[in-house]
Amino acid sequence: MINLIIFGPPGSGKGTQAAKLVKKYKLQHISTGDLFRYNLSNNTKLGKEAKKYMDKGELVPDKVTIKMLKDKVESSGKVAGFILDGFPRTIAQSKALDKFLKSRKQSVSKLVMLDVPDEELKERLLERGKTSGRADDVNPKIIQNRIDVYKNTTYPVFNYYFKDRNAVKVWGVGSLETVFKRLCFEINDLEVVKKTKKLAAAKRARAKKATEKKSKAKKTSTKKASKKKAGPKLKTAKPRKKTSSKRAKKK
Ligand code: B4P
Repeated sequence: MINLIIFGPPGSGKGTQAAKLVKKYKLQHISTGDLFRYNLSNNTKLGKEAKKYMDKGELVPDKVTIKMLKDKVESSGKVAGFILDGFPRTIAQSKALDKFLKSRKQSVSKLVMLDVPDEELKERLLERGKTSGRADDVNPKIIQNRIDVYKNTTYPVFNYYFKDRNAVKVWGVGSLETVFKRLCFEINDLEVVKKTKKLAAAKRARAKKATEKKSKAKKTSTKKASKKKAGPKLKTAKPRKKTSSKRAKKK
């Protein structure tokens, strides 16, 4: 089971990169931001509660967020693992996540953090705000508040996982593909990913061998069948012996 956390400040590209990572590693994507926005657009009780905080650039209370995350994991069925995008964002959320995973005999495989300077974050979010319709992306003051909340409350989560050598920073500036390659380099280094890759390669090799064996068997049976269809081989007549010249002379 692979449990990855994609971490970083608002606008660092967590959602963008998580969408690419789930395809490559065949994992289930859970974005707490997306879950809140889904509830918001459906006008649920949870959505109404979350809106009060999101619009101001504040974090939604831990109790609500942790419950929502657990419910989502539990209803996900059989999957190869998860990419948690935007969760955990507080130490309390990190502790709750570890406890929850432990109860499922699992743990966090790695936290990868996208490192992006503040100025770039502000530019990206304001740019997204022009089209996203997200209230938290249009006002520079709210964007600044989100960055401050990240620094004061969320960044300590990096150190929490770094203690166990379970967290790395990746430079998040560059093209989407370049940042993606940097993330993959870190993720491919995980033992669990190496093992999964090895198993998949062995499975492919077995399947290839089986196909080759099948096509060989098919070729032999077609050969036999065409021989049968052609009927028995006619015996070729032996060439007549030539009368030897000596015997002919005697006569
Ligand atoms: P999130 O939905 O997690 O969103 P985000 O931090 O704003 O964005 P993300 O980092 O995913 O950026 P993206 O890829 O979109 O959170 C929203 C709010 O929900 C929070 O403020 C909070 O209120 C609440 N919330 C969520 N989780 C919570 C939790 N656990 N606890 C409490 N509250 C919680 O990228 C941003 C922009 O940059 C995009 O326009 C993208 O196109 C662009 N971009 C990405 N990569 C780029 C690159 N390499 N170069 C140039 N542009 C790039």
